Amino acid sequence: MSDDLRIAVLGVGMMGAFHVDALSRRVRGAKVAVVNDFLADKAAEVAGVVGARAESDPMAAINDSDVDAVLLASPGAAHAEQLNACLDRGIPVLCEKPLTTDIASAHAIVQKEKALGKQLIQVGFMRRFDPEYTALQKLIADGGLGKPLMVHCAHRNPAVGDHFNSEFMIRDSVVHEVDSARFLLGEELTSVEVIRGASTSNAPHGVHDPILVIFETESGALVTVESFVRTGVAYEVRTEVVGERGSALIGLDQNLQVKSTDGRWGGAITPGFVERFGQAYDIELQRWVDAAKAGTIDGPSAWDGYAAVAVCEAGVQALRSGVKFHVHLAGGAVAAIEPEEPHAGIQAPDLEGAWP
Ligand code: ISE
Repeated sequence: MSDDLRIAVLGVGMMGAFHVDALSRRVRGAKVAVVNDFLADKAAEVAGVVGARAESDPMAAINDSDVDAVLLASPGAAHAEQLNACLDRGIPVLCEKPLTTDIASAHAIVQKEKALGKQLIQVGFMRRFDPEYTALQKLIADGGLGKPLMVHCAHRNPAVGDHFNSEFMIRDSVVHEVDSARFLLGEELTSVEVIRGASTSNAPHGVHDPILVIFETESGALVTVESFVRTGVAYEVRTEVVGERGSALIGLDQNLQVKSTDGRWGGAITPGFVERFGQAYDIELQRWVDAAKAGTIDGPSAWDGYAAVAVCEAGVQALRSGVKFHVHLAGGAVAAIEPEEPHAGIQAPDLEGAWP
């Protein structure tokens, strides 16, 4: 008898279909048992390829007695209800970001899991499994850079659809930098500012692209993020950490470098995140499957998902208002986000009496 973890995959758009393929062909000890999507034809097509059952009702997929664990790649707006159902059944779930779409529901999920006394939710921040990120995290944790002072992140996508406005850039792209910074530095982000400059003419009217996002951490370190989703070039994700005793850089994309007879030098560009983080996704899935079988998680937790939701919500408020927003995550209460106190601005010096 097989002891494969029988998984229901909910949502088989690009990411979900990618995971179904990985779980079926590359991950050991796992089997996709049920596939659900709001597009029934899509679910049937993906299920057919891997010999799974297509199910039109997401709740029926979660509650199927032949399902041991769930992978949520469904739209974020569906996550709260689906995570609740997984917790009610007490089964492990790997949830693609966002955990949920608002702070209160994310907090409620964290509390509900806590009350069960068992970690069942892992969040799909795949960068934590990328060899470059894990090496950088270890270097920092081992004190190799001394005290970290600044993190500089560039997150560039070659192209996105018109729905990808500046708020979406924060919730969908910058969210990875939020989690990466928390992972690398091992501390919470406490404030966020968003600076809008000139936009690319590739952006729809009114959309600010690129934007510069600046976070502060509990220890006072600064994290700068350039988010630019319409570069027209390649998928580029770079992170540099500057510490008291040195700096370290990852994401240079320096794979195969070729010098050719036509006098050119260089390598191939990375077209998208699946190519850049393919290995990380596979490691993430394997570790999740192994952990789920052992009744635990091995990666970012519900709390990590919740912290990211809260910081990104503060980021969206900062973008809308042009004001710095603070984030308070500590304690059992729902995270508070609040604008920086208005200040009086720059005061002209009082020159009276300065000259004889
Ligand atoms: C996408 O949803 C991802 O998760 C990618 O990692 C990110 O680079 C991209 O900007 C997002 O839209």
